[in-house]
Amino acid sequence: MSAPPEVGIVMGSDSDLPVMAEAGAALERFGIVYEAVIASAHRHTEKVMRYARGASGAGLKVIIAGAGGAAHLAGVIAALTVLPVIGVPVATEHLGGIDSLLSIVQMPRGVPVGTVAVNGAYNAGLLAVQILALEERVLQDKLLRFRQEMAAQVEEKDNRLRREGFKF
Ligand code: RP5
Repeated sequence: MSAPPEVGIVMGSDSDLPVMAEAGAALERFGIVYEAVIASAHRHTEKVMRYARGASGAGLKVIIAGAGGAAHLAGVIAALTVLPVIGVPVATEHLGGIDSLLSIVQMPRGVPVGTVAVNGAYNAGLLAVQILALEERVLQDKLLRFRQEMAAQVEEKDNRLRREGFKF
């Protein structure tokens, strides 16, 4: 039997999938079990309420919620659970995602949503891993190695630039 999910990735529509898949990629990189759910705050409010209210009891520890436009999904979930909620503003065709960003980030005092960049789902996944790592030394070590790998890549790029100079 597989382990129960620790992170819920919720999105407003299947059109959010290409962006939100990045959150799943980050979680998979660190071996975190997650579930992905489509549950729109406006088109299926009852489903969102059911999911958010049951999330803690179901064993979830963090919820990542991504939506675009009048993006109320993360805020509604945050209102219904005390689990940490990370909001991902999904880029939109007409306003480029500034609408999603402002809808998610401007939560009222008392009900926080930790908001990442527009289409920043990979970072949302990483942040969820960092939250889970508070209680898990092995995960902390994996995160430290990940940071070291990134630093090594910067060094590699810098060395190549010094070796080869600018190429246009
Ligand atoms: C939001 O409206 C969804 O999160 C999505 O980003 C956007 C468009 O949804 P679709 O019309 O593609 O279903 O609720």
